[in-house]
Parts: sequence; structure tokens; C-alpha cells
Amino acid sequence: LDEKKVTVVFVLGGPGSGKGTQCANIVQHFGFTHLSAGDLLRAEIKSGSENGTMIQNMINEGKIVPSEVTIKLLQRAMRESGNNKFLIDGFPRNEENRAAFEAVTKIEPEFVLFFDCSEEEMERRLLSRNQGREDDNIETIRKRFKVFLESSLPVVEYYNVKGKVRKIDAAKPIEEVFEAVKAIFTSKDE
Ligand code: UP5
Ligand code: MG
Repeated sequence: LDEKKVTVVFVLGGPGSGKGTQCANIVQHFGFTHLSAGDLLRAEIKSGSENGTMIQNMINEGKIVPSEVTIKLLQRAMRESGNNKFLIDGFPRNEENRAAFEAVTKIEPEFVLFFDCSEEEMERRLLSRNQGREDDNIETIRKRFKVFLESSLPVVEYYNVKGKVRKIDAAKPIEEVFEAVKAIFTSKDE
């Protein structure tokens, strides 16, 4: 994987802000490969890997899995994709994730999409998602919100200082959010 020819966009936002939903739309219009760090970790649990139990315990507590685990999964998925444009969804989640990814891959994100949404709305969405995610219960959701505020928002702020954050009002209906997303990806191509 040649880091000089790779384009990465980090897609960040609180639990239930719509990262996965919008990434699916971006893939169809702009030719990116969508890599959800959470999805990769859940697949790792299912595969019966030696880290599976540890990952499962962390997810059920809303805690952040050590970066070396997540970065290995991301790197493998990038290599296997055959693409060179990636949406990395739900990563980096803390300062350690961010610094380790940069050190290991030498990749700097092109920009950071940040989905801004109130906790009330995110909670409503997660409680009605019904996709069988074990972390979609009110106790774990509260823990996920706390970790997001304490550990993940500082990463958004780090990139904001660098002028890399594209903030989107994610409380609007899905179609309206995607209009705002599209405008960002289109202006980037000009
Ligand atoms: N929905 C979406 N957009 C909507 C809109 N505009 N209006 C109304 N409804 C909308 O959406 C959530 C729900 O809302 C869906 O039902 C959708 O239809 C609806 P979704 O697109 O799934 O939101 P998303 O932001 O992707 O929510 P998700 O729950 O996936 O976010 P999290 O960040 O909580 O979950 P993730 O999978 O990234 O991580 C899970 C856990 O894995 C973490 O808590 C952590 O323990 C672990 N993890 C790590 O340790 N390290 C990592 O790097 C990544 C994850
Ligand atoms: Mg998601």
C-alpha cells in the first residue's frame, strides 16, 4: 500500500449520528471503499479470532479497543480492497488511535467529515435500530456517549485546528444530510 497514492477521509461523529448510513451513499456516488472500524471489529469477533473475547468485552462496555488491533484490521482491509480511496468510519476514536495510525501508516487524512447530532436524537436512533447490536442497550449507549465526549471529540478538535474538519448537521433527515455531504465531496473534486 503506497501511502502517497492513498486518499483517506475519516468519518467521525457520535454513536448513531449516521456515519454508516452516509458512508453507504458516498460509496455509490464517489467510488470510495467504506471501512467501518466497528464492523471490522465485529467481524473479528465472529471469525473466532484469539482477540475476539477481548474485543467483545470492550464493545459491550463502550470502550476503545487498543489501536494495534484496529489498525491491523484497517490495513488488511485496505490492502484487500484493491482501491486507493477510503472512508474510515468510526476511527480514530482517541488520541492514541490517531497518533498510532499516523505513525504506522504515514497516512494523513484528506479531511474529516464530522456528523454533529444531539444525544437525544442519537439515543432515539440507536434504541430503534433493531439490528441486534449488543451495544444498543441504554446502559451501553450512555457509556458510548461518555467515551465519545471525553476521548473522541478531542480528536475532532485536533483536526479542526488544522482546518481539516467538514462539519455537517446530522440531525436532519437522511436525504438532507447527504445533500450536505455531496457538496463537500463535489467541491473537493473541482
Ligand atoms: N439514521 C441514520 N441517519 C439518520 C437520519 N439522518 N435521520 C434519522 N435516522 C437516521 O445510524 C444509526 C441509526 O439511525 C440507523 O437505524 C439509521 O437508519 C438511523 P448509523 O448510520 O448506523 O449510525 P452510526 O453513526 O454508524 O452509528 P454506530 O452505532 O455504528 O456508531 P458507533 O460509533 O457507536 O459504532 P461503531 O460501530 O463505530 O463502534 C462500536 C464500538 O466498537 C465502539 O463503541 C467501540 O467499543 C468499538 N470500536 C473501537 O474500539 N475502536 C474503533 O476504532 C471503532 C469501534
Ligand atoms: Mg456505524
